[in-house]
Amino acid sequence: MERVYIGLGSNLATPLAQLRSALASLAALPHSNLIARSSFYASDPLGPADQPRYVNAVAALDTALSPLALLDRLQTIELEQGRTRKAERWGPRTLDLDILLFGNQKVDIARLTVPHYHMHARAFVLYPLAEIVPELHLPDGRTLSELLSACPFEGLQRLAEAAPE
Ligand code: ROI
Repeated sequence: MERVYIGLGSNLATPLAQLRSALASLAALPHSNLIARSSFYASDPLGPADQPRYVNAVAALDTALSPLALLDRLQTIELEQGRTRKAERWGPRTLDLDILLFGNQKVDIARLTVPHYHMHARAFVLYPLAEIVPELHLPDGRTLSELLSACPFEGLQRLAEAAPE
């Protein structure tokens, strides 16, 4: 089993509902256990500004799947939730599921780069991640605290939740 962290994001078709549905699908993955999830956070889009605000969260999953088997599963969930690939880079999406970290493994192949390229400077990844694993060390030895101190919370909005699950 490896401890994997997955970033979830959506800015179309009721983002909160998309994230809840995705979490249910993650909980149902074979050879895997969903360990924790962060709160939901709203933020302005990074990239093209002419798109709706995003809702983001991070989940912790223990899995015996390989990185590529997990990637296939995540892409299937994205497609089941209506994801279409558009020409526009960094455009709006119903659901984005990114493998942020896969234990201490480094993966660098055409389909998959882990740790995730952009996670080190994105508030909507780092703050939710810190909620579920504040003492995290990255494979390169940096601590999550170090990354957070260089990444202002600015623009993130933690969403209150109606009721605990
Ligand atoms: N911006 C925010 N705030 N949240 C995201 O999940 C997100 N995902 C993306 C781009 C388009 C880069 N911008 C984002 O892929």
